[in-house]
Amino acid sequence: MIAPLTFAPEVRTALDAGRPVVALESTIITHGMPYPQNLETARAVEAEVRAHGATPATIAVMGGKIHIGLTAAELETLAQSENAMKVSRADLAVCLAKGAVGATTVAATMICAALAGIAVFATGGIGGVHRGAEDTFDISADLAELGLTPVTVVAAGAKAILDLPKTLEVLETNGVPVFAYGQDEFPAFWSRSSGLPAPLRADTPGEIAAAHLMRARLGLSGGQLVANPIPPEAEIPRAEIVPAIEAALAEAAAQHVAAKEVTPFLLAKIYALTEGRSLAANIALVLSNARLASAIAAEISAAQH
Ligand code: PSU
Ligand code: MN
Repeated sequence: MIAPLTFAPEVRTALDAGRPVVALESTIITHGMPYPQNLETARAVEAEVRAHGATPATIAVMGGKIHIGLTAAELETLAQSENAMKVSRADLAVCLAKGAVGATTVAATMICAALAGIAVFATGGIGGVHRGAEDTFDISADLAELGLTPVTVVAAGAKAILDLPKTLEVLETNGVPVFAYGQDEFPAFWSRSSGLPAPLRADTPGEIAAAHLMRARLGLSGGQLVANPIPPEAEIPRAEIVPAIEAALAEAAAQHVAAKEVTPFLLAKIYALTEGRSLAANIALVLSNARLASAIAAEISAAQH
C-alpha cells in the first residue's frame, strides 16, 4: 500500500534531482488569515522560496489525494473556500477517505512532507499549549508531531495567545530540539523577545542542516523546531499586542470556544482588534521564515549530493 500523493511537476522534478524543496502548510491559508491576504501571502511565500533557490510545495488535501505543490487555480480555490476541513494528524485519513477538501496544520503538513521526502517546512507560528491547559487540556497536536516526524520546521516561535513556558516544556518532553535563530531568547511571534531563554541557539543554516542529518543517522524519530525572530522592522510593541491578546482570550472564554476552533478564533479576533497590523507582521515573518527554510533546505541537499 502506498500513500495517495500527487506531486506538482516542478516539485517532482526538484525532488528527483535532489534539489532543495520547502514544504508550506495550508491551514494558515484557510483558517489563519482572511481572504484575500491569505492568497496574496501564499503566493508571495512561494515566490520568496523560489527567489532563494528552492522549490515551494504547498500541501493540501483534495479529491482523495495529498497534493504536494498546488496549481495557481488550486491555491485560489483553497483560499476562497469557506468549508475546507482543518486537518491535523487525527483528521488526515478521514479527509482523504471522504474525498473532502482539507487544509493541513503544522502536524499534518509534517506528515505529508515526510511521506513526500521533503525535509524542511516553513510556516508562521506553531500550535502549542494553550493558556489554561491545566483545565482544558488544550495542547496542539503539533507538539507531539514534532516528536514523531523527521521534518525541520521554521516558525517565528509561538504566539503569546499560548502558554510559552509550558509549550517549551512539552517540546522538551517530546525530545524536540528547539533553536532560536541568531539570538539566545525564544522569540514570541509578533515580538523578538519572550523573556524565556531558548533551549538551543543556531546562527547558520548549515548547523541546523547538520543537526537534521545527524538525527537521521542516529535513527531518532521527530523533527526540529527553528524559532526565527520576526524581522525588527515588522515587530509589534508589546503594549499594542498584549491588550488585543487579552481581549481575544476573554471573548473565547465567554463564548466557550473549544477544540479546533480556538486557534482560528483567537487569530481572527486579534487581526480585527489591531486593525490588520498584526496581519502585516504575520506576513513579514512568514516571508522571513521562507528565506531561512530555503537556506536550510539548500544546505541539506548540498550535504546529500
Ligand atoms: N498559529 C498561528 N497561525 C496559524 C496556526 C497557528 O500563529 O495559522 C495554525 C497552524 O496550522 C497550526 C494550527 O498548525 O493553527 C494549530 O492549531 P491547533 O492549535 O488547533 O492545533
Ligand atoms: Mn487545540
